[in-house]
Amino acid sequence: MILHEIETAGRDQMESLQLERLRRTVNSVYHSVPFYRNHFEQRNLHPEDLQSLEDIKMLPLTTKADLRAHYPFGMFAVKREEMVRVHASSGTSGKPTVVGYTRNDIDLWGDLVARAIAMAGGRPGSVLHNAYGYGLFTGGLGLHYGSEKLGMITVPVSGGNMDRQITLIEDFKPTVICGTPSYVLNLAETIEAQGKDPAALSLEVGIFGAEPWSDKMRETLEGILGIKACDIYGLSEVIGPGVAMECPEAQDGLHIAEDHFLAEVIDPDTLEPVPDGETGELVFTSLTKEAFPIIRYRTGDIASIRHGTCACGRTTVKMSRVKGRVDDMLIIRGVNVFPSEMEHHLLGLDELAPHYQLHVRKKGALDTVELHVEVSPEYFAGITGDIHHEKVHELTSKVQRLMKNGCLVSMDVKVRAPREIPRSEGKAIRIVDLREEAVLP
Ligand code: DLL
Repeated sequence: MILHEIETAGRDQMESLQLERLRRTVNSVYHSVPFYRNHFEQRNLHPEDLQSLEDIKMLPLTTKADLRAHYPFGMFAVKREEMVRVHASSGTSGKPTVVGYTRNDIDLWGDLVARAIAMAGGRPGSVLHNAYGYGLFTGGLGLHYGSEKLGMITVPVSGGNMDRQITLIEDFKPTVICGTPSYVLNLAETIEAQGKDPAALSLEVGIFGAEPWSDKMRETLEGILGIKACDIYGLSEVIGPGVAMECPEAQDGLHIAEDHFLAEVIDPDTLEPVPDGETGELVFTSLTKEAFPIIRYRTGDIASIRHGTCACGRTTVKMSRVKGRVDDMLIIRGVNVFPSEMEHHLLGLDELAPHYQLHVRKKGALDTVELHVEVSPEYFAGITGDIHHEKVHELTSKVQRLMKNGCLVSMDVKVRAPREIPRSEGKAIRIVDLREEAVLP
């Protein structure tokens, strides 16, 4: 196991480092980003007011709308000559948010991702197959630079072209695979469909993130590929992947790179902090970034954080798995539910393949949800390829009961044949929003 000194630092040491870096960051944005200066001045705040880490609560929160309002380069804190790269977040609507990096930022990001890959079990000299998309998305290049920094032989495959992916894995014998969990599952199933055993390949570790996934999905991926699957978290606005990483020893949450990012959890409605261990919206402040420092950014991601020493020996604060995004939370007949919670229950049914989608429509003033699930090829063969078989009606009721008992929601369920639910090439689309198309009665 490779432990970095800072990952086992005492609380006092970590917090004094954070405070020093926070003060430097706040001072920098105050003098170089008009948006922050205006925000601070409206509240009569001066960087000198920041005397302790607790004082961060005085600073205003930053939202995605704030970043959009300064599209493309309005939030940058350095001169153009100092910048070497931009990335953009995968905006689902409107303009994306653009983030920038200096050479030092790129270097720091590489170090952080190298630390994350090493935490998961990547080692210099072995091969890393990187199936995250390359481009404006931070997944591809983020993992790429980290892997190179660690000294791994990096295969920049990106997404797409399954046959080539499979050939490269068979021939180059990577020990580490990186990609979204849904895409790597898609890849593993394609290998199986070719009559091969994915678990017999050279892979030992999976570094999966960029979308919510459940513990059941972890079991599925670990089983099918014969690997340890670890969760990696990050977002473009904060730096990209590498903000937090799960260790294989505990696999019960992700170690935040606290020496570079300060994490808070707030109640998304009251905006007040929630106690340690309670769920709320993650908020991050960057402590060392130059081009695009970010203060108290509302991520929209729902998780909790907790202090303590991990089984792996690290003392850094851990965040839970991300349950979902504030905007992905469905309110079905008054009950709040995230797709990842449904996933956890669905993946427990042998009759189903691990693919599902939620179709959201509007009926009058209410949202209604139809859950599309897919039968496994084995089950399909057993009902002699007939999706209208009476067994399918039984299965429909079973899924409905499961949702009712597990997630406390009643919903319509549609059982689909194998491969009828579209497969992901990157981030999986779990929610299909059909509300725009709704015809009002
Ligand atoms: O998805 C960065 C990334 C790339 C992370 C590769 C991990 C691996 P964005 O495209 O800006 O950046 O999307 C960020 O994706 O706010 C979360 O909602 C979601 N997300 C990222 N990692 C996880 C994860 C990248 N491990 C948004 N679990 C974030 C759940 C995740 N959701």
